[in-house]
Amino acid sequence: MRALIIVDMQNDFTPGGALAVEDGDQIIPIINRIQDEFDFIVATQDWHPADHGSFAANHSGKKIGDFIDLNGVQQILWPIHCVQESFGADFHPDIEMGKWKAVFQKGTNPKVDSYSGFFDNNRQGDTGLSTYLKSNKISEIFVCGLAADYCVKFTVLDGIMEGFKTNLIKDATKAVNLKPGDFEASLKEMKEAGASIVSSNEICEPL
Ligand code: VGL
Ligand code: ZN
Repeated sequence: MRALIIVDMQNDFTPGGALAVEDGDQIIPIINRIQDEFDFIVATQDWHPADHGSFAANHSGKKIGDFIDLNGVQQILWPIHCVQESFGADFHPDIEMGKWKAVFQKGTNPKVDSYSGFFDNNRQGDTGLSTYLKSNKISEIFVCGLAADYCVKFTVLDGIMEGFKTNLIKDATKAVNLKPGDFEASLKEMKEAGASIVSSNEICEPL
């Protein structure tokens, strides 16, 4: 069976949000169309405590974009985003949620960031997503959402490592692009790791 994984379609990652991905809202109609083609849909939600170690504001003398060592893992520092229970952490009002079977929250441990929907960046914390998919006989995953060069990419890479046949829907994701070319570099990395890069029109009728 196949599953759709919708990554972090939250207010803070869409225009007007604290960590807005340019045109991040433009993939919403595409994702909603794709959802019609899936019987098994799950989502991830970036869900940080206010004292999270990935926030530049929690490290005196550091600014957004600086790199630090966070408990042994290299960490880029972000603006305060997706704080638990805040508006920014809510899902975008236009994303359809009616068919979602479950939401997997990540980034809840202040000591480590979590880009992948499966594991924390130190690979110790486990959201339970892999076990959940496997216990529901899912063998193939299709990943979309935000952001292509962080949470989507690491969800794809972990999906492959967990043994799923893994597809990235390339027009249903957008990148932060801290550096120009980060989107293309991420596509290449996912492809080389074994992901299939597919387009939404291979899954559903174009809009
Ligand atoms: C993300 C940076 C920090 C993402 C989450 O969803 O791609 N990026 N937290
Ligand atoms: Zn985050």
